[in-house]
Amino acid sequence: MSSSFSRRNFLAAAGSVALLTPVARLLAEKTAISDGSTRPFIPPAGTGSYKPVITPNNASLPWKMVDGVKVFHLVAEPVTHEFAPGLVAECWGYNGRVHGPTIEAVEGDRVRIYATNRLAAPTTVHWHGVLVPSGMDGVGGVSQKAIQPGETFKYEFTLKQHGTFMYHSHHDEMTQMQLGMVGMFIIHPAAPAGPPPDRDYALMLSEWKIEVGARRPDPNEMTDFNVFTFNGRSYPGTAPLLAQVGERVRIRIGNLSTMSHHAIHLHGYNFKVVATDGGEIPVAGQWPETTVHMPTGSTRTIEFTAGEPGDWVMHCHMLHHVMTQMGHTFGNLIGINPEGLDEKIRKFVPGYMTMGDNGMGDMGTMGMKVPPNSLPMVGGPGQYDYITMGGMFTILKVREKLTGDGDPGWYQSPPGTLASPAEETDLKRDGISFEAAVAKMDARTGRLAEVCAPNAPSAAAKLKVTARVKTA
Ligand SMILES: [Cu+2]
Repeated sequence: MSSSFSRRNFLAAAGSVALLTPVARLLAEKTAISDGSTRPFIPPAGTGSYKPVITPNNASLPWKMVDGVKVFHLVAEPVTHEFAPGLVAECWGYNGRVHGPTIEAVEGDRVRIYATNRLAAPTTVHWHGVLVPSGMDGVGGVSQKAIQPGETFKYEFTLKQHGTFMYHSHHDEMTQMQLGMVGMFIIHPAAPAGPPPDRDYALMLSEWKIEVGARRPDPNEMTDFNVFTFNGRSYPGTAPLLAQVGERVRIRIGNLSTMSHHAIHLHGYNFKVVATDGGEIPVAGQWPETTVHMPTGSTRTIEFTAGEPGDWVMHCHMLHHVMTQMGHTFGNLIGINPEGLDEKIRKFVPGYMTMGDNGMGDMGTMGMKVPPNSLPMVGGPGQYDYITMGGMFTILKVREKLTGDGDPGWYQSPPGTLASPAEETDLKRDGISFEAAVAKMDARTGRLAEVCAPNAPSAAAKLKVTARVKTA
C-alpha cells in the first residue's frame, strides 16, 4: 500500500478522469487492494509527541508538518478488500484501505486534511465527535458542497479536545458508509493526566450484507446483515490484540454499523468505560463491566490491567454477529430425527444429508465445501477443537513475556488449570452419578417432573440422543 503522499501524479490524473463519463471513469479507476496488514505510523521526532495507537489490521494515516500545520491527505476510492481468507469484495474506502486509516493528532494541533475523491460518486468527510466550525462539519448540502469525482477539498481546523472520535462519508450515507467509508480519529491529550497506557488499541465495528458468492456488498440491506467485522475483518481474519501481564490496556471502540448496536464482551477481566466520543467520564461515574454496549454512531473507550495470562476472547454477544455468511437463514431443524428422511430425499437429490438437527457447531468440521468467495458459517480451527464463533470475534493474547508484535500462538495452560474429562475417581469421590443427572421434563407443564430411574425408557432414549450428539 502506498502512502497518500506517494501518489504525486494522482492530482494531475484526477483532472482527466473527471472529464470521462461515469462508466468510463469507473473503468479508468485503479482499484486499490486492502490487505489487512497492520503497519504503525511513527510520528516524526520533534513534531508533537504521542504514543501511537495500534489499529489491528489497519494503520495510521501519515502526516507532515507544513508551517506549523499538520497536513493529512485522505483519498476516497474503490478498494478490493479481504474480510478473511476466502472472502474478497469490492468496497469503497480511503487510501487503499477498508476501513480508512486511523487519523492521529494532538489536542491543540492545527490540522489541514485534504480529501480527494476518486470515486464515481460525490462524497464528503464528516469528523464525528470532533468540535469544528460549522462549515468544516462535512455534511453534504448542509455545511458544504459535495466533493465531486476528481475534486480535492480542504478541511482545516484546530483540535480543541482529546479523545476517541471517527470520520465518515456524510453524503449518500447509506451507500457510502455501508461500503466501508469510515475510520477512527484519535486526538491525544496535550497535557496527559498520567502516563499513556502500555497498549492502546483502536477497533471499528461494522456490519455488511454480502450475498454468498457475490463480490459487492449490498448497501441497500436494512435488516439481514451477514458479515460482522472488527476493523473490516471477520474472524479468523482478525489480528489478535497482545498484552503482557501487568500492562495497562486501553481499547477504543467505535461503531459505525448501518443498523446495529453491538454488545462487546471481553473474557478474563473487568474493565471500566472511561470515555465516550462526548468526552471523559469522571472516575466517580465509571463502573466495572465485562460487556460494553456500543450504540451505532458512538465510541467507547475501555481500560483495564492485564492480569491472568491466557487467550481471552473478545466478541459481540449478539450471537448472529459471531456467525458468518451462511449461519443466518437456515430452517429450524433442531431436534428432528433425520433417520429414514435422508434415504427418501437421496432418491431425488443424490448425496443429500440433513444438517442442523443438532445445531450449527459441527458445520465447520464436516468438510462441507463452501461456495466460491464465501466464508464458512463459523470460525476456524483452535488449539483444542473447532472454534464455533466467527465474525465480530478476536482474541486478546496475554503473556508473561512477549517477544515482538507477532502472534505468540496459542496459550499453554499450566498443569491443573485446563478443563478436561472427569475421571472415574473424581465422579466416585464427589458422588456424581450420570443417572441422577438425566432429569425428565413433564411434557404437559414443561417443568422438571422427576429424576429418571437408570433403566427407565425415557432415560435410555436420552442416552441415545446424547451419544448421537457426541459422535456426530
Ligand atoms: Cu454485534
